[in-house]
Amino acid sequence: MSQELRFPPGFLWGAATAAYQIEGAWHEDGKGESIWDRFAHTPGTIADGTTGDVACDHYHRWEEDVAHMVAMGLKSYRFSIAWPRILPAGSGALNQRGLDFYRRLIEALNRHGIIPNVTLYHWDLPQALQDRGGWANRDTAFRFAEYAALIFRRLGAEVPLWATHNEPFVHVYNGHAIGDHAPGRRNPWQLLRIGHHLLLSHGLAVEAFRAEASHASTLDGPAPQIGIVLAIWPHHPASTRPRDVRANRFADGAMNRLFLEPLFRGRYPADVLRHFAWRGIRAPVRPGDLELISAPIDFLGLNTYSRLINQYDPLNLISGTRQVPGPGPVDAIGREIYPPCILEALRIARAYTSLPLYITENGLACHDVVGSDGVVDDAARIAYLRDHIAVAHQAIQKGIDLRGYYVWSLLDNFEWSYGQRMRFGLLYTDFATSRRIWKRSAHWYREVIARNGLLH
Ligand code: IFM
Repeated sequence: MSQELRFPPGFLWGAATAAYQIEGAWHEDGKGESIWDRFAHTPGTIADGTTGDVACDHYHRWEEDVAHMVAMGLKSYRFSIAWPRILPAGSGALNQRGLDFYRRLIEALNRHGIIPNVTLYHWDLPQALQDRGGWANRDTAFRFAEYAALIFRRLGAEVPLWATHNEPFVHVYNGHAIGDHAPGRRNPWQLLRIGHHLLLSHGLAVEAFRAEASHASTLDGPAPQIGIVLAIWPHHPASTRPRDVRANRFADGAMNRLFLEPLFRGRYPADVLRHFAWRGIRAPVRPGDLELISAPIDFLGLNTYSRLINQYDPLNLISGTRQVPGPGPVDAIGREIYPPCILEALRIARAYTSLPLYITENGLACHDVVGSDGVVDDAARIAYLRDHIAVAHQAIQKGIDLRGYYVWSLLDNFEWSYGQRMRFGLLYTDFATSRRIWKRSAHWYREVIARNGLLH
């Protein structure tokens, strides 16, 4: 028998996107080049040879996209600002047309009662800063703080939820160690250096946010809040063998604790630092850095899709670990479908903080197709969302302060090194024409939002 699972009043039902993945208009209206423009333009980097040059053409179609959000009843929309659209050279002269684009979008969302949840950095560093060393250069953290301060000054009061970074773990590892993301570096020896500078930039941006808030005139609504969005995935050992258990502890440490611990306890996890130090990898921490990094924030966003199962691997000289498939079915990217990841990820976060939590991303990659009747029947996505939302409900019942849930993604977009091959959207994007088509999951999600819950 099905059960009605109702969420608390005011629960934020949302959908998420990121600038490079949807905007297109890569060199329009004064926008500077980003590391993702440079990377995707490099032959051989993207599986299907596509780029984000046009992506979903959201830069030109944002009004239509807001209309879709309104029709779906979204309570909140999470998106990111492209730093090089605002500061084409990374610092210095402001590009007013770039700022105006986001101002118009934010105004439209507010007009329709859709809460903007805005991330300052979703991996698209201005190429000009990469040319000066990118995140390996400590100075980039200070340039980020300047960019953040400018945004807070111009748009701060219009946005209730600000996040400094999206998934620094992924940016560190994929962008700088594995090299399948921009800027395409394969230098694991810089892992902690990159991670530390990202975290430092977070701390500096939070400081800028507080300074700006203290000057801001009294607002009508509640004061804007600031947080960060982390990729928090639960880790499980492949067996009870001590080597697998140790490998698993390290994998959890490198992905989750390496970010949670400095943010909430003002120190790096000693076991992870020791592991890296044996391999000559060190974080360039200076006095005062960890105090900045651990300055109080207002909420934590968690992106979680699945779990990871870890096995000892002596051939992996850096991590000593490899991931093995789980027993469950997988999505198009190969992620195991494992709904308890929601509760497990929330518990990992709650061990560090009692702040309000948001699931800022969760969703399923499929090879969706438009049927001959024009319908996109993504039953697998509906099942995935239903099961994960049901676990989110359980988490709230267990006393976890979960305030919102965002589907990744509002619409099919440019899925990084996979290009346009992996579809995560509630809306189907026809990349040839940029036409959007509501998938069945979009209709289904509209009903979930309307009843503030689901029948399960
Ligand atoms: O598309 C990405 C997003 O940019 C960051 N989190 C995971 C999503 C799906 O892989």
